[in-house]
Amino acid sequence: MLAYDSPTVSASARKAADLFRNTFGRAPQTLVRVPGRVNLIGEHTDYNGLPVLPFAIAQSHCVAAGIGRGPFFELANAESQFPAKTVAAADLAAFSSAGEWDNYFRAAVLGLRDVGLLTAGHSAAGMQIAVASDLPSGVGLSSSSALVVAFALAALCVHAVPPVPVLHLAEVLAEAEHYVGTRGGGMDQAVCLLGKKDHAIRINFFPLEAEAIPFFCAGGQPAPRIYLSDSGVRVEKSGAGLQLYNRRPLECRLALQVFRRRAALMLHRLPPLDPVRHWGDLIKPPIALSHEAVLEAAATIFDRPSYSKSHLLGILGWREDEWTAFTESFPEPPDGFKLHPRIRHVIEEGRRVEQAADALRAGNWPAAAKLIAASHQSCRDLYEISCPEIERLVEAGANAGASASRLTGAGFGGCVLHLVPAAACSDFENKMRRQLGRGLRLFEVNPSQGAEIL
Ligand code: NG1
Repeated sequence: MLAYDSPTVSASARKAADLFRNTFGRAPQTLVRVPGRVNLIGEHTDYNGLPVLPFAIAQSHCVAAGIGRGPFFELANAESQFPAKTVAAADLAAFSSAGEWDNYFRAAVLGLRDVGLLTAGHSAAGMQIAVASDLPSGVGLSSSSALVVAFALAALCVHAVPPVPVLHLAEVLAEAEHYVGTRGGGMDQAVCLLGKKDHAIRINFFPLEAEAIPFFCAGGQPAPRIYLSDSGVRVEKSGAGLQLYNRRPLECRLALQVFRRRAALMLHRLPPLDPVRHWGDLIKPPIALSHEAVLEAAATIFDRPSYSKSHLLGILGWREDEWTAFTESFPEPPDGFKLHPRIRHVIEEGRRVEQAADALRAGNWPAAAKLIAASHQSCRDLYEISCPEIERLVEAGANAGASASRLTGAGFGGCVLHLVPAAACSDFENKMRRQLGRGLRLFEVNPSQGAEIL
């Protein structure tokens, strides 16, 4: 069944330790394992300050590490597609071209240095590092964030930095990943640190909070199983996919500016919005509007689905340089900035996550399935992050007996999650293969333990 032929976690750990010994001629000082994740529901809500409901999976990166031989970092990887790298401590901020794997190491160390958890003194000692992994990259399982987290944990252990509160570390590393160029949120770093066997993790942001919710089914029935099918479409978020991804957070931030500006004219209906930094702040105390109230106000405020740059400059009263600073020179999309559809997705998805968390707490999987299916439609139609290959898998999942199927992760390719009732599992794989052929990559994932220092 395992198309990736996933070895056991201990096999990856052993591989990382062996690679370290063979490359550097001594035993590693520390060995860490950091898993990928699957997001059950809550897509592109994290950077908007609205909740997500992911879980950590068994597939992981293992990093073996030891103190270095001077002010440089020697990186080895068991996968031949990731060639060995040496990074000089003085050049940490001189990032390699987009998509190169040493960038994740640079981001981790720079992020820890920004908040004083590591110092220039630590970097002067250098590090030796070996990576082995059974977590595929570019398929929406958050392999890049897991790598940043694994490098960071390895560095903290090697330098014997006293334990850091895990929520703080997750926030620091979410910020650190911005060094790689994506303007993502904090879901991935949080869940790969906080994952718990047989639990989904409901995470909220600004401030970061996490709650583990057990997978169980009411009435003593077995819980459904979760399969992933791989669309084969790879969009490297730190490379070619960067603009596709970053356009969405920018549209959300622009939409919030327009909303705040125009909401001021609706003061009789909305409270003052001074403390609002993210869309989620409208829902949380002290503002505490209902999702419906925000959606209703947005429907009035956004008078068209898409806005040109010049129209936005007019609404916001910004000069060209203010626009450039805010957008970080992001090019104007030919179809304009789609503010209202994006925001409808974000607010409705935030509400769906709350409802799905309630359904999981009650063991009500049929209710969760409806929300998961609705999430996919919204990702496809309002956030526009699906593609024909993903749609084909979603349709095949429905024909094969899944109670819901949806893209998981950033989108534009990667994997589809299928929620399959226990009774339909025995036939599911055959029914999928009958539709999609033998080349289909289909595998089961289970909610697993988060990062571990082995
Ligand atoms: P993946 O699927 O790992 O590319 C990205 C972001 C998340 C979140 C999701 C969409 C990064 C590191 N990760 O995840 O924060 O926004 O997209 O829900 O940018």
